[in-house]
Amino acid sequence: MKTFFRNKKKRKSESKENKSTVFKRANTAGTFTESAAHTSTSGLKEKPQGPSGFFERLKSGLSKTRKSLASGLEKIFSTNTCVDDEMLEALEELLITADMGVHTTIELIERISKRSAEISDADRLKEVLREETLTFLENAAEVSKDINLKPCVILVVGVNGTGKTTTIGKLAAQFSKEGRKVIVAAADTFRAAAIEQLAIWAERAGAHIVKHKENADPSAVAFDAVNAAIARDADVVLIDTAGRLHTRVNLMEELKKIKRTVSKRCDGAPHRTVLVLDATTGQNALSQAKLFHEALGITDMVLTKLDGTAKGGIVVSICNTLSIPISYIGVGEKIEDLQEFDPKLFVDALF
Ligand SMILES: Nc1nc2c(ncn2[C@@H]2O[C@H](COP(=O)(O)OP(=O)(O)O)[C@@H](O)[C@H]2O)c(=O)[nH]1
Ligand SMILES: [Mg+2]
Repeated sequence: MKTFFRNKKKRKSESKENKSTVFKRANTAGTFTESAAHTSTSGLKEKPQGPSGFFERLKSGLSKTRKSLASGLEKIFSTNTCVDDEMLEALEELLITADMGVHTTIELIERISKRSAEISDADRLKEVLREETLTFLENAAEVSKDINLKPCVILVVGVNGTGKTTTIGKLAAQFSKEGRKVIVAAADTFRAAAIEQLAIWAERAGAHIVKHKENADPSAVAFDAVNAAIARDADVVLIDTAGRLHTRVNLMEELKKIKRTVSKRCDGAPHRTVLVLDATTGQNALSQAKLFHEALGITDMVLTKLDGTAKGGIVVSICNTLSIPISYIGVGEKIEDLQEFDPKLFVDALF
């Protein structure tokens, strides 16, 4: 975990470099060209064009929230002419409706209140909101993606249906396109269909799969995958896991056992423990994150389904409440629908 969580200052200074290293190679190779324009070094004006673009999908996914925020802000200013208690109360309600959560909303309101002198209309309020929201997101976006360890073992966890297997497929495809040798481990042995689903993704992604029979010991599958990675000189191991009820102790115990088992075969493994969260589940995603982090020590998170009915505020809420970085966001079911989390772009889609 230490490898991925260096001190904040160091991470900040390195973040730009990171963006140009491993994860960016796919972009420069032309495969994910859109995301190259999305990295935080690009200005807000450099939005990619085209309705099928990643930004457009994110934007259309968040369009409901964006529209309700915009009309809400207009409405607030049509009835209030300055930032006063009444206006802040109305704003508070608006932010909570956008899934920002109570804690984050209160913090945002405090910051706005401090800057009240510079706010005279809805546009200016929107700008201040954008700026303050961005600081929350940027604090959480500094994830070190140093996967130069070989093999880099990535354990993927989360409740059922959040998008773990899909995300693994998408990640495997990105790594493969960068020229990395990828092994996926079918450690969700709960259902035969789960193993089959991962096998299909592995084939699409050009990755190898290590699988056992249904109901096999997930730790044994993970161990074999790491073993295979060492033997075949693979670069990355992505371990898919089951996600039945996170409130049941045995799932966490099972995941802890996987961690212990892989660490016996490979020093420091798993090098990353990635939590996949479904953004459409709102504040529930936040409580899932807390539980998983407590049990397993999450290094970074992927938020999926931001192309759907998700209200974007949950992302702000998660960034502000937990000091766990968001590494990627999912904006669709296709192999290319996974992109690095870019705070500037996200704020752009939200407000
Ligand atoms: N719209 C959308 N659907 C997604 C996304 N990620 C995953 N899904 C869908 O969510 C469902 C559950 O995904 P799956 O990977 O099987 O979840 P798992 O149980 O966590 O492994 C599938 O129908 C996926 O196609 C996303 O970013 N956007
Ligand atoms: Mg799955």
